[in-house]
Amino acid sequence: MSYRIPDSLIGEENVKLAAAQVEDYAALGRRLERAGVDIETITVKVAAFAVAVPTWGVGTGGTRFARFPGAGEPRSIFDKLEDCATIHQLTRSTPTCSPHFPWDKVGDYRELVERATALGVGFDAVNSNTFQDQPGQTLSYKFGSLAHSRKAVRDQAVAHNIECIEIGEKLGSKALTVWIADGSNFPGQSNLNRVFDWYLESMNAVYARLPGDWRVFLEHKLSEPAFYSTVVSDWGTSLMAAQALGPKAHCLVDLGHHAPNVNIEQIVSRLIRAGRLAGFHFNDSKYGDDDLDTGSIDPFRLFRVFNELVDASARDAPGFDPAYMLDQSHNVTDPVESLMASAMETQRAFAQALIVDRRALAAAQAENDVMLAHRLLKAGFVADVSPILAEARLRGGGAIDPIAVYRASNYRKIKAKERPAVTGSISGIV
Ligand code: LRH
Ligand code: MN
Repeated sequence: MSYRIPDSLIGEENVKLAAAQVEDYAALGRRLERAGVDIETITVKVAAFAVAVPTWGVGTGGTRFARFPGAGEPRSIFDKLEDCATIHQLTRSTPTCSPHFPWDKVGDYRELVERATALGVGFDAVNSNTFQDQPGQTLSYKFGSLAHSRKAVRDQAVAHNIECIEIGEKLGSKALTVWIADGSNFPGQSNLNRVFDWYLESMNAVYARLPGDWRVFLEHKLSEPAFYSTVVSDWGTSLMAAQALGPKAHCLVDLGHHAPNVNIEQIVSRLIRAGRLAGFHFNDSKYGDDDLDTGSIDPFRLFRVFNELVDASARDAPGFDPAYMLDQSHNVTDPVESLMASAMETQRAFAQALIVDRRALAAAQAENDVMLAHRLLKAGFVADVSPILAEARLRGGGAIDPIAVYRASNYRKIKAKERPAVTGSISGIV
């Protein structure tokens, strides 16, 4: 039987922090009450907040230069599920994981579902992969996949996406995420209009195979691995495709997939307005698609995104049903610690956005009282909502301090013994 952190250890560690938690929660409650905010309302909403863990994120990531695998690397989707379950056991905010195929392929998906259920995690959107050639693959994706100039290659990519839908149905998923690397490195290498025609032709074939209650998430990205043009490069192209495909097609926002300084929260606002916001791949970045830990570089940006999400749910925006997922690469930290910290930072941005006085903000905006409006919004961001996040975890049976419990458990050392080192990464990115 593989090791699982005993719930008793969570209890023991929580006892050490319980008195301070009670005091801090009460103090924040009094402070929020003075601002007309009921802390309990926020805590209940935060406790219901969930973000999915990327299965490809629990193994150590790397760059094209190098990858430095850590101890106890997951060897298969079964090991990945254990790590995903541990993240949820301590944070109580990640009940699902988002698998990637063929990286997470197995022979028996019923066995996989049984194992996941036993571990207390479910499956969110499935991700297809036509940005790498697999051993034994007939036709290469070197020059593209769903938008390749050759019909046979497009058909091969369509078939893979349909296979991912079929696997997802066995796992209980309700969405397919399609990110393609298709693009060009030289002006003239491809016809910028025709490649979009081919992309739509292929996606129509994928769309036609979506079960009635499924959605397809189109993920745009400015560049990399293509460095002159990318077929689905921005939210406008993604929205054009979603509207051309049909009501099940939505636009997924990966925070790292935009040019530096792009106003991502405004893109989110527009996609919500169009009723086509699929959801997110949360991460952080300073330069390109750095896939750094969510909230680690620009937590104010993350807060501004959640401000648009809370505003949308406050005004009951039609079709507003975003899926929240992390998408990160952990090159120098323990992936489990990074994913726990990142899940908590998404909850933090959500809680901060919930305490913004939206009525006063709307009034100040209407009056063009710029400074008051800005400070009313900023008041949410500067509030330390840590006691609310801890309270939500505590009430859910989790840890007041997940990383402290994780370290006290020696989980990584124990997994290093259980999981003999594997050569090469099984998350397949590097
Ligand atoms: C592309 C991306 C996509 C995944 C991949 C692992 O950059 O964000 O979402 O398929 O990373
Ligand atoms: Mn992504």
